[in-house]
Amino acid sequence: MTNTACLRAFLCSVAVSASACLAAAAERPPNIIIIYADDLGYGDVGAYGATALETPEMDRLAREGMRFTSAYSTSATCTPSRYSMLTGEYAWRGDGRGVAPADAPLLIPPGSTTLGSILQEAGYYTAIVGKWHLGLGTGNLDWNGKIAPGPLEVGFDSSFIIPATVDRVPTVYIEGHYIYGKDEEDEPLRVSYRQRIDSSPSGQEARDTLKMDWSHGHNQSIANGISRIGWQTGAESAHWRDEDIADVLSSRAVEVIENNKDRPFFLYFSLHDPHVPRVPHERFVGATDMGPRGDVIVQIDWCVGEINRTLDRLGLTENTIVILTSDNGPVLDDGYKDESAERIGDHKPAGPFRGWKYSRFEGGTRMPTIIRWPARVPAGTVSDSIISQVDFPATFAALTGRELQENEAPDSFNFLPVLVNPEATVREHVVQQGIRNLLGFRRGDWKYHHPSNANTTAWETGIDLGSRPYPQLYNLAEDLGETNNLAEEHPELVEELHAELEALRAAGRSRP
Ligand code: NG6
Ligand code: CA
Repeated sequence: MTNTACLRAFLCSVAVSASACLAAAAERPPNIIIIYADDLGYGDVGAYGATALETPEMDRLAREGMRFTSAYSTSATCTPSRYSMLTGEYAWRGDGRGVAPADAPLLIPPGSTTLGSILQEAGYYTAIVGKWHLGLGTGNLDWNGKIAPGPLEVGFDSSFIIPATVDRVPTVYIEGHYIYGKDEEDEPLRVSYRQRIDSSPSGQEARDTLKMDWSHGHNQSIANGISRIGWQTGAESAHWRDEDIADVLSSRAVEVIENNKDRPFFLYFSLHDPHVPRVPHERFVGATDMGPRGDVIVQIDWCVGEINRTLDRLGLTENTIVILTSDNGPVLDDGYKDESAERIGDHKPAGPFRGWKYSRFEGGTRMPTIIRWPARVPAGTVSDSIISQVDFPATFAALTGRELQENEAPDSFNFLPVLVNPEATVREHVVQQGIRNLLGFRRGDWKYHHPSNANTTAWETGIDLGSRPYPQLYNLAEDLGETNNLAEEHPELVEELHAELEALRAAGRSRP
C-alpha cells in the first residue's frame, strides 16, 4: 500500500461516516508537533489540577484534545527518555545512556530507524528546536569545526539545539553542524568536564558575584552570572542569555511552522523549562507566588501559546497533531538556590504520585500528556489507557503506513486506536526506569519494584528513588501514592511480574 492509501485506510477505519471518510481521503497527512517540557510534573498543569498557577494554553489543548492519566516517559531522567522516544527502544537495554555530558559521543548510531527517519521516509520535513542531550560527535569533539554526527544524521532535516542541558557547558546553541552566533575573531570554544581549562574565577571562588547561587554541584565555569557543570573557555560572543532561551526557541519553532506550512512537517520542540537553572524572562518574573519554578512554568505556557497562535493564524490547527508532555518528573532543589522548595506552598508538582525526577515511583515517569488533533481525536476526552513515549515511533509509523521490521523500535506499540477510542488498550505493561538501574514494572493496575541494594537518595536532593532490598508491589487502582506494599500478601504475583520483567529484558524487545 502507498503511504496515502494507508493513511486513508486508517482514517476510514476510524471515521464515523462515509462522507468523513471521503474527506479524509483528500487530506494530506497531519503535521506533528511534540512539545517536550523538561522536568514538568503531572501536577504542574491546570488541566491536571494545578491551582497555584495558570496554564491556559495547555488547558486549551486538553479541552480540544485527549488528556492521558497513564502516559509515561520511559525514564526518570532526560537522556534515556529522549533516547527511547526517538528510537522506540527502552534505553536501559544498553549501557552509557544515563545523563550525558554535552561532548558524549552521539548515542543513536547514524542510519538507525528513528522517529525522525520514519517521518522523513513518509515525506515529512523534520525539525528539532531545543534541548538535545543525546551526545554529539564520535568522541574528542572539536566544537569549532563541523559538529557531527548529531540530529541531522539521525532523522532531522534541520536542527537548532541546546547541546546538553542549560546547567552544563557549553552555553551556546548549535545550528545545523556549527556553533550559532560566534564572532570570527572570538577565541575558539573549548569544553572539559574532567579538568579546569578556564582561568577566570569559578562559581566556587566567585560565589558572591553570582546572579543565582548554587546549592550542590553547578559551581564550575560561570556564564551570564550563573555557574554550571563543567568548564568552558572562548566563544563568549555566542553565549546565550538564559532569560531569552524561551523566546529564542519559540521564534525558531514558529519559523519552522511558517516555512513548512504547505507540506507535512514534524517539529520536535524541546523546551528547557522548568529544568535548572530557572531563569524566566523579565516579563515572567513574579508571574506566580512560587518563585522562578512557578514563573518558568507560566513561561512554558506562553511557548505553547506561540504554537497555538501560529497554527490558528496559518489555518493548520485542524490537521496538526500537537503532543504536550515532559521527559521526566518534577524536582525542587536540583542544584540552585531558587526558592523552589521554600515557596512551594500547597502546590503538588507530582500530583497524587509518590516520587520525583530520578525515581521509579510513579512521580518519576507518569507524565502530563495531552494530544490534540481536532480532525480525528475527540475533544475534551480523558484516557486512562497505558501509553509510553517509546510508542511514538510505532504510532507514527502506522500513521504513515510504514511497517516496522522486527528489529526496529522493539519496545514501541502503536497507540492510534486509543486516539479514536480513549478506552482502547494497546499495551498491558510498561517499564519505568529510575536512576541507578532501578526498574519499575506496571502491568494493569499492579506496580512491581524489583529488589535492589542501590543507595536510595539522589545526591543532595534527598529524593527517594524507591530502592529497597526487598520487592515492592502496589495496587495503583486503590493506592496511586504507592504507600501500601502488598508484596508479602501476594508472593505469587510478585514472582509472576518479576519473571515477566526478566523475560522482556532477556528478549531484547517487548512488542510481540
Ligand atoms: C544531574 C544534575 C542535575 C541535572 C541532572 C540532569 C548534579 C548534582 N545534578 O547530574 O542538576 O542537571 O543531572 O537532568 O550535578 S536531566 O533532566 O537533564 O536528566
Ligand atoms: Ca529532564
